[in-house]
Amino acid sequence: MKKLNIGLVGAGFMGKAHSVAFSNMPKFFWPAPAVPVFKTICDIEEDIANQAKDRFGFQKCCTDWRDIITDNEIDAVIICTPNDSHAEIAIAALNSGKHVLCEKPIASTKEEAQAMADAAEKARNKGIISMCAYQYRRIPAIELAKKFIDEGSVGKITNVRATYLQSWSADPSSPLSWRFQKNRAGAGTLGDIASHVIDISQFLVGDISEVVSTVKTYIKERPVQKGGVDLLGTVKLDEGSEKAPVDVDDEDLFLVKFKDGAVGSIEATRNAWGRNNFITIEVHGTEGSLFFNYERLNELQVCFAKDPDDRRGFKTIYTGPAHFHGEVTWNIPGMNIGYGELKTIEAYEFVKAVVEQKQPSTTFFEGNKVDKVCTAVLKSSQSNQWEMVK
Ligand code: SOE
Repeated sequence: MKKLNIGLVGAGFMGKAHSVAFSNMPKFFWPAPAVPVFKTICDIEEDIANQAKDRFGFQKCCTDWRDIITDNEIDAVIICTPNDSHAEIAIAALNSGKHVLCEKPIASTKEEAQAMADAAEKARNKGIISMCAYQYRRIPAIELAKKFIDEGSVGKITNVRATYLQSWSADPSSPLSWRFQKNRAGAGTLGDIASHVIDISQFLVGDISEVVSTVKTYIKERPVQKGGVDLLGTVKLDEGSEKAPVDVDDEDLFLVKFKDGAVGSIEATRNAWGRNNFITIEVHGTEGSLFFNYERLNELQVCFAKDPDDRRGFKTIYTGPAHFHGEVTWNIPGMNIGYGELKTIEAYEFVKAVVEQKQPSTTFFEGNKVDKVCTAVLKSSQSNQWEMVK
């Protein structure tokens, strides 16, 4: 059985997600393309690194990611750090011949995003795989939507409406982590979550060519979180805590034009009480419509123009064993998958790509394409006019 030696950098929420995914991967996908071996986990905080080693089952831990890059035994690096360190770690890993799976958004500046895409292209010629973790395009219902679109069942796409609404930072006393700091994150809601629905929209409908946007920051300061992993709003800091300014976007609203002629709208916020992981996408075509809502993860709604007038309306397809990787996740209809299985599918796609030497979706090139849309959104919010995605 082939083995793939893994080094993981960043032991917070995403470190946990990838550890669970890679250890579960062979349990679902058997025979696995290769069995992951958990070599080293890195976190800049020693105590967190130590605990993560035991908790996630790594052989070693370290506090400097360079120890992973210089370890000749490690084949692949998973990057789960704040956005401002993605480029340095990813480029060093690719240059040292390691495969890379990097969390989204690809980077914190457009220059870094481009440098990562260039490094990945160079490494690709030497058989090195890179992947940007836009896992929601791999939701079975989204894959099914793609199938309907590609086979022409909904005709020519005319309109797309997408949202990503969460609530975890709606309370002003939820802490100011790196996600609210421009120098660490690059952008706020835009890079963090709007990027996911940009990716899904481009996956389903093709490249976005122009945008016009409004971007707002309503909660202008938050209590500072000192150390520890990002708690994503689960802890509220009290009144007396030191506060610091939020210098990234809270709310993004933008209209988009696709290269192929469709138009659409995208909305994102992390401050919408009652909306928890409300990723929705509605696609209208000349022959029908499709609707997906993450809060109903195992469903796709479809409506076809050809149905008789008295039968036409959205109908629900429940995804299961007959759909994308459904035969290996839970092969009884209605068992359903969740976030953990989605990350497991992503881990499988990555390991398979490494073993088969075929670039997976989403490559750094595609990650950079999402970044270019985000750059145009921020530019338009300043210029108050349509901006091209360059
Ligand atoms: C926080 O908004 C977050 O963890 C994002 O960073 C992830 O990309 C998203 O999948 C879940 O929410």
